[in-house]
Amino acid sequence: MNEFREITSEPPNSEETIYGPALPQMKAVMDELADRVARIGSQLKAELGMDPIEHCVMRIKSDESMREKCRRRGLPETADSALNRIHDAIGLRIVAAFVSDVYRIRDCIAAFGDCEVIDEKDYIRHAKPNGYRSLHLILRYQGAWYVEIQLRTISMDTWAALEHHMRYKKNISGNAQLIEAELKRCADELASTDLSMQTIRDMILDS
Ligand code: 0O2
Repeated sequence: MNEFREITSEPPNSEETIYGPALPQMKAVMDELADRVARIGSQLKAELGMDPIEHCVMRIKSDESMREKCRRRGLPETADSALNRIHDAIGLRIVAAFVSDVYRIRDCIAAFGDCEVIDEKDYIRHAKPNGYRSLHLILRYQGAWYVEIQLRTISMDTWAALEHHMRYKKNISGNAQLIEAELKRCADELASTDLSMQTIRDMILDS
């Protein structure tokens, strides 16, 4: 059984949050999309013999983080900014076993009749300079909601978690450069391992 988990630690309260009365609908959209993702997993399982979705986590961006992003972008801290000018208030992260599955799942999402992919950043084919890899989609769902979907492999997810941890850890200034270089090296090694694992999986599927 694959895991679908909400990761918002403290769900914003609708009376105080920047999202205002839209918050319950945002949560409903997040749940609807999580159900769709689970169905994609079952559909692909019939094709591949295994559910390629290892797990999926989802969150409504925290109030503090959304307000900080509004300030950074020079936007007023309003529901309109949070829902219409910034596009990652609702986010799902889908973690797949293999790189080819990432793109298969992407194609299934893009085929939903009520989802338009309005932006796509492929940090798998074009990794960030620090080594970060993921495929990011911005969806326009039902013509009303923006949703960010991040798709990545298990290795990419493990790396991103460690890198995120390092970024927010205080007092590492002495070793920062060395740690960054080591993280980049690990990201590249993991990418190479992902490719080898993909090749082995393809050989198994073809045999
Ligand atoms: P959270 O907790 O996911 O909300 P932005 O940085 O959002 O202002 P942009 O161009 O919209 O600018 O975003 P980008 O870089 O395409 O993707 C942003 C999200 O991707 C981040 O969200 C992270 O979840 C993830 N991400 C991007 N780059 C890195 C990276 O180098 N390391 C890690 N660990 N994650 C990354 P938030 O807003 O940071 O956080």
